[in-house]
Amino acid sequence: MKQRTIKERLEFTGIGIHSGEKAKIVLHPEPENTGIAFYREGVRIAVSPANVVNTFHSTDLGSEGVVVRTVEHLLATLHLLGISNLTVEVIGGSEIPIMDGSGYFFYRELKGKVVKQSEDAEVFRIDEEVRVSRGDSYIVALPCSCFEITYEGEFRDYLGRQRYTFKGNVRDIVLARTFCFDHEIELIKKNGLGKGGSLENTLVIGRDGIYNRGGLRYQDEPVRHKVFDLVGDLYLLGASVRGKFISYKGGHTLNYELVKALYSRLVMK
Ligand code: P76
Ligand code: ZN
Repeated sequence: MKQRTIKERLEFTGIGIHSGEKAKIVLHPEPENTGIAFYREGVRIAVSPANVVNTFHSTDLGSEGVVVRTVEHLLATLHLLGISNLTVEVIGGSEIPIMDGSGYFFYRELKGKVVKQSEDAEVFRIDEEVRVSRGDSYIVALPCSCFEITYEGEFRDYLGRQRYTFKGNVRDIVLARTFCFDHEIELIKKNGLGKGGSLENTLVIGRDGIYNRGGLRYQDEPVRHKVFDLVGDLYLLGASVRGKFISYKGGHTLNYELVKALYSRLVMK
């Protein structure tokens, strides 16, 4: 597979789900071997496990005291499109716009603008089983020439236990929105998070159903979104990933534990 960038610059504007701030992002094409990076207030923040500064309810990157929040949905979309070289300039706020809570807007605008470059793309291959866990949750990574992710979650009440396997079809996950449970909102807000959260960008789940008019986009939308989050967090490795992943109740913190474990093996080799 060849490296890829975009044909021309592309802009998105919107509010951040956690900060509630409005920001504009400008995606700039880059030459071969540049990699993916964010650029804010004069600081370049490379997409790398070394630059992760927070994994509580989002994945945030930072360098030299400058932070870009909630990078996971944009990274997931770039990963799915195989875009290897691109700079995301962040203007006005510090957070990537949440848009409709999924990767839909990013994917829709980007997909016709992807261009192949001359050099081969790097691929991150799992060469041996790696497992991380935290309480009763775990993620296992297994060698495979495929890119496959299974997520299983236990959601109380209305949704119950859900399991979903992603086998590479972008359309199966790119529309899945971020979500939260109604009983969590108070605590999330107490933590100063979710200030931009609304029914416009989040699937809000209650005991007896969904608050959003229009209901679910997929009957198992929450687990599909969890897969989408892991696709984004895996792109912190700096290359398209090949392997089979099984996540049981994982989230950004455990995803990041896995990424660090995989990355350290790469450095050792
Ligand atoms: N999201 C994670 C994620 O997708 N990471 O990539 C997550 O933990 N969130 C995002 C949504 C936040 C909570 C934390 C949120 C969203 C909406 C509201 C509150 C918090 C609200 C509301 C509201 C309800 C009723 C009427 C009006 C507004 C997870 C999924 O991995
Ligand atoms: Zn998410």
